[in-house]
Amino acid sequence: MNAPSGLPARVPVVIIGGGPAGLLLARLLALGDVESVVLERQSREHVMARVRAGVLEWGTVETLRAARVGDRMDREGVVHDGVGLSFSGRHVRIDFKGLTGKGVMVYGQTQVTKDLYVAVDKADVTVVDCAADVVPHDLTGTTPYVTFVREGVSRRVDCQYVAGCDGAHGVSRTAIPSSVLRTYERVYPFGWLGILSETPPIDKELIYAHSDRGFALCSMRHAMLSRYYVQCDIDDQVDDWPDDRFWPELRSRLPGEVAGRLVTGPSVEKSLTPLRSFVAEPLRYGPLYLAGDAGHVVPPTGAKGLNLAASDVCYLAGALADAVHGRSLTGLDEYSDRALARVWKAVRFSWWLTMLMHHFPGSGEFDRRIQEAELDYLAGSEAAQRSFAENYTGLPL
Ligand code: RFL
Ligand code: PHB
Repeated sequence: MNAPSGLPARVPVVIIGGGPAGLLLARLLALGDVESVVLERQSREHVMARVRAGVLEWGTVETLRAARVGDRMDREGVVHDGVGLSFSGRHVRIDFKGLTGKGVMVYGQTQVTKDLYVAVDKADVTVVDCAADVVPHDLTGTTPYVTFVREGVSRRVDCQYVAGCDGAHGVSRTAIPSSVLRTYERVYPFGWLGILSETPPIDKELIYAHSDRGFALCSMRHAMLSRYYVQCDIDDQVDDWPDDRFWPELRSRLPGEVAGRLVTGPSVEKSLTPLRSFVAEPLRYGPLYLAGDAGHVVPPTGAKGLNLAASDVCYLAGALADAVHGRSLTGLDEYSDRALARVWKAVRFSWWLTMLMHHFPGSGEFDRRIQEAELDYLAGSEAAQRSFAENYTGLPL
């Protein structure tokens, strides 16, 4: 539903944010017989139109299957057993399957979100869209509740627990007093300009490209939909990047034999992403639990954001079900430490790959040679490739 006509007065869990973290949590809770209400600030059309992640770790694939939202992913997603790295005119393949026994699934976040909406609707979860001024209350007392405004009318839902799944710019994290919350941040001095085009992908696997002109990424959604990114200046606007600037720039950042295969066409979507790493600790304040981008943000270089949202939710759903059904509070007590241990490793990997692949303004010859030496080491060392493959395909849940 998307209107609050049948809004329950009380549920065990109120979920703030109807992105992938919030919807997956609602779905897993429903499967565990725990009722929830999802409060989403945007319209459903807006949420479903956002183009974001494209790569699912194997643990995320299994979590989506366990949530019984994996059928279309298994039909339409494409398993990739490796990835390409290009630098200094060379192209090197990292063989995920050979090195770790698993691959990744290329299936867009937009599709994951659609599948989750279908599932939560079927499970009769109340999802309120266009919910303005969402505020959690009484987080230090015994009667937590959440208020919001829809179509000018103020509403209230009482609960035992609040899940803050409202992304990097949500309200949940700001409800934690600064005396409790520690934050860690690294802002990178560039952005990514991304486009979608209805053209065949340049390769059957993703290519991460290091070049003197900056980073580029060749990704895809399916056989006739390509996703490409180029590193751009931090102050650039989408209008600075008409297609006739984008395509030659992308081509110039790829080795000649790879660039020769590039098929260009009009872009059908174009967006800019600033890059940063951010972690908030702890992920719990009283009955409030943060999951996904609400608690941590990674640069897209390592393809980890959506996957971390899924692993947080996997831990949190089980812990909330145990608590609500009176089985145990241990999962909730351990949630923040358990999730953060995994988060920090993905933050490290995303930071490392960002530092390795991008051109940093003001950096000199020495920095470039260090990057090239590390890439050459990666190209020649099975140990280095195994470490890359292990992190990219996903550390254990
Ligand atoms: P989301 O997706 O931001 O959803 C949060 C939801 O909360 C709503 N909201 C509120 N609702 C109520 N009240 C409020 N006050 C609210 N404030 C916000 C928002 O409208 C929204 O619907 O966070 P979530 O669910 O934690 O999911 C996180 C992922 O979306 C994110 O980490 C990924 O998209 C990151 N990411 C990638 N992750 C990967 O795993 N693999 C990738 O290949 C990958 N590529 C990417 C990416 C992110 C990108 N951008 C645009 C940042 C590529 C890009 C370009
Ligand atoms: C994407 O396809 O959008 C994508 C893939 C890999 C990344 C980031 C984004 O590291």
